[in-house]
Amino acid sequence: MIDRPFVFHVSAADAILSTYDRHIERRLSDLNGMFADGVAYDALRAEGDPLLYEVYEIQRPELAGELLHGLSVVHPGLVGDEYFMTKGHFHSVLETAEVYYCVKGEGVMVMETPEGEWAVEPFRVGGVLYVPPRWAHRSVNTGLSEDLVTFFVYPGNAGHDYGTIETQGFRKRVIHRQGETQIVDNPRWLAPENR
Ligand code: PAN
Ligand code: ZN
Repeated sequence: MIDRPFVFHVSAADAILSTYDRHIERRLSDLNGMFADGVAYDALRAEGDPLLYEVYEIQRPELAGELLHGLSVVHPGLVGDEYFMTKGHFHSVLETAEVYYCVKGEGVMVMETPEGEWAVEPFRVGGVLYVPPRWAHRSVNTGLSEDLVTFFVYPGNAGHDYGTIETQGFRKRVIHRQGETQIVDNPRWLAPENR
């Protein structure tokens, strides 16, 4: 752990950090049950277990005064008509925000609050997205031939709560239909009062 100020570089061309401590890989099997089209999921799994996204993290203590940061790379592809995406999560400490800076590619962030309010905002190169406290978030790569690369920063004590999203998903799904990107309802999603 470096306890002096430090500098590193984000290479947009290679979608990589000049230094990092941890490299996480998430494959299709890690998102079992998260895509709407189970038949398309099984067909893709029968061919292998494609890499959906990777995260490069710089290690910092998980303390409120720290800022965790790193690079997220979502690869291009579809499961049926649904774009490759991250699992998505609430922060365990709900009142913690996050900033994302889009380095490469194009996509959207799907977000929602515990009360069921939702938002879908674009990622474009150079764009900064502010995810306020309380909003669950999932990155979706809508560029079918290019990685979506974002740099993220969030409080060290935030933690990750994947449970709600694993159970019923986000309120909205992002799909590729008739040559365009569409935002559609997720039929499995339950309003908070019905859970
Ligand atoms: C990001 C995400 C990263 C991977 O660092 O963790 O993009 O997404 P999942 O954690 O949903 O698999 C972040 O939002 N951290 O809080
Ligand atoms: Zn987060």
